[in-house]
Amino acid sequence: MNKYAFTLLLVLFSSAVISFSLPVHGEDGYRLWLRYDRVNNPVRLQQYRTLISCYEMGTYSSVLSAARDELVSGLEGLLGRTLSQVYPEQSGIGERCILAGTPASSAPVRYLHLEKELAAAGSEGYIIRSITLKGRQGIVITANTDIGVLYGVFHFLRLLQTQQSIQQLTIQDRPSLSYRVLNHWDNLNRTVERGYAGESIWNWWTLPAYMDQRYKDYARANASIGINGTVLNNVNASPLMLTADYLEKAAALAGLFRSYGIKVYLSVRFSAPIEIGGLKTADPLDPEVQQWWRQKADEIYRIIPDFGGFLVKANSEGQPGPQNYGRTHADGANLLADALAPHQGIVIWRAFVYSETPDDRAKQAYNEFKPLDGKFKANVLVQVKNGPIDFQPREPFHPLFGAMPQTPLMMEFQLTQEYLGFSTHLVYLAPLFKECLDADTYTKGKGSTVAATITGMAGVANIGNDRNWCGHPFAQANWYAFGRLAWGGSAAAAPEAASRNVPALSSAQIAEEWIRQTFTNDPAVVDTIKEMMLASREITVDYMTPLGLHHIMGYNHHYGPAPWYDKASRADWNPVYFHKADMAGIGFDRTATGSNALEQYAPEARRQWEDSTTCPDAWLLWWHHVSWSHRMLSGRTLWEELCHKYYTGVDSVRRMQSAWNTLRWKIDPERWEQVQMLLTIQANEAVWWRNACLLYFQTFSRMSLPAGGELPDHDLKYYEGLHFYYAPGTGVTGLEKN
Ligand code: BDP
Repeated sequence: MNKYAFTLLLVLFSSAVISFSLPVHGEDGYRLWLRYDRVNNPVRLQQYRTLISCYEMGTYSSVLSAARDELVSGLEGLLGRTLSQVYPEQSGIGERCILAGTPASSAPVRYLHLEKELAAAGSEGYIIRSITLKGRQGIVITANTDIGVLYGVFHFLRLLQTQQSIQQLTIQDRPSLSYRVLNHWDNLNRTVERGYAGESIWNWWTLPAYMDQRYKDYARANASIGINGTVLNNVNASPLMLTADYLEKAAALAGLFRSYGIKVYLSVRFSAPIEIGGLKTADPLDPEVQQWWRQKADEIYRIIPDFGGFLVKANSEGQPGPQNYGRTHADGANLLADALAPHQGIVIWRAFVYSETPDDRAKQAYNEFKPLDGKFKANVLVQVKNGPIDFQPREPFHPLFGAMPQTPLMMEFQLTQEYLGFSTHLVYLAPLFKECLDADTYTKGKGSTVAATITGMAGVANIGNDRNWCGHPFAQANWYAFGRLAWGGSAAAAPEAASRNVPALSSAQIAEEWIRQTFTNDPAVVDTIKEMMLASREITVDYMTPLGLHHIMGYNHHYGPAPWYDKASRADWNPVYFHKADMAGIGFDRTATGSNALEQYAPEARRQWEDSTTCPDAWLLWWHHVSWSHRMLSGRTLWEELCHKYYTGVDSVRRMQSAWNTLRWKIDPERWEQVQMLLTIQANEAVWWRNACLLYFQTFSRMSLPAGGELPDHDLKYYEGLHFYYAPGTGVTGLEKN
């Protein structure tokens, strides 16, 4: 072989080696916010390496093992070197060691005598401190419980991932809410109701024998943000979930999640005693029915000793419930509560109910549930959606918050973007969540925020089996924000919150944490992305449902605009029901001259909305039917303002595109390109929303579109004629009419 041929072979061989050694998956989003790549800031890296050289832990439970694994893999990744394990001495620590454990599991932690600080940490909080013990420096991560230690470990790793100083640490934190729970709307056939990120993460078919790596990474991700519960199946529940086969599958997941402090809950179908129990009735007052549920609960707890409890959607959208037997929601909830009580389980009973009555749909949950306050057993929580209609881009807070002082309430937010562009639109939801949590209900005087009225928070999950979990790389931020807000989104929440020594998290802080961990710590990039994220929710409101408009999405699949739609079998499933546009004007009169939904709020809360001349523009059409030439607070007429909002919405998405384009070489190519493509879809759909809505509303206003503005590229007929086969999330066959 001559020299050239040899060189050529060598080149070919080495490039083959290089290409084979490239990771199969680059930055594909799988690692979420737990990437643990080596710290790229030399000053910080130096500090971390100086302060951390070993770790030590006492005895291990499965939770502490999870904490150790996370600590070691996290630190080794971030520091770019291996750590030695030091075995704790009775009253000392290794030099520059991370000492992690509870007083019960670690002798040196006991020796530190942090009793006073730990008293304030409760059962899930933790302490992280720089310490000097017998002349040796170290950092202690401790808690009263093993799960507190795991949460502390994740907090500590977050400090490094976001490149904060770890000198002189004196951190003490605990969650402000007790229940921080994801709700999966996942069906047993792996479709996901309102899921836009592939199939269900739960492969029911191969469970329990096959435990996908994803289940563990899911648990890690949840624990890293403090989520402590998961409802595995859809609220429109299959009775099969409660059969022995499926319970065994749920038990396998519960076994894994236990090490991460996550309890498993199940959605149950109220008529299950009939469907799988062979009974003739599901009447809550029937002794046989009561016995059936007691036995079912016993059976569950035999295989899942720490089972969380049941989530129930009853007498809502066709689901069976106690009212089928002339009983109340309290009768239904108490039936299940009695079955679970001996095992310390809870019932989460949903307040999302409305029936086909001429009454305003926004009023119905309050009317049904308010009179039941005080009638629920102690282990029942009522779960209330953030707004009185249904996860719209903007709604006022639900009037039940603060209205049921004797009943613990759960907040239900939706992370999956059913009404917010699915997983194709970049919409950071923390500002939507915060707007609700921080709203003043005035139910106990000024400062009675929604956050202060709740005991827990549920998030309808946006997770599927897509490689990047949530479909859109930025949709991960909504999962992250949900956990962080449930943990510490409001200083005013729950009495325990008083002992947190960290201020309530803002949307901006959460975004920044997430960006630094998920993308980069480069300050210029962080700022650009943060600005996009913080603006994105308002931008979406502008191009979808500005000025208090709501529920004008396509029928059933809820994709895209269909304000004209009026063919649904029920009035309150039609967009025309919600906007009530006519020649005189537009909007839903919910004041005393209309449905008077306003009456369900405290007088001080009402005051901000009740007068159409002072009602903030953002809420106007939610509360009032006003003329097309109504003078807005902005000074424009209603029609001008509506046009202005839709046009601004489109322009703002284009600005997000330009901002993202500036990051071309600052973000890994894979995710940069994905987001770039998704933003193009979003921009096109914003145009579609603007054109379709304005052309339709114009048929009533008969006013012209803004002079000099972009003209619609199609006529109204075209938009009305669009049809979407197989829109995700509905489980439809594709043949249904939209
Ligand atoms: C609506 C969804 C529907 C859910 C329902 C619910 O369109 O798929 O079943 O909420 O929360 O937003 O029960």
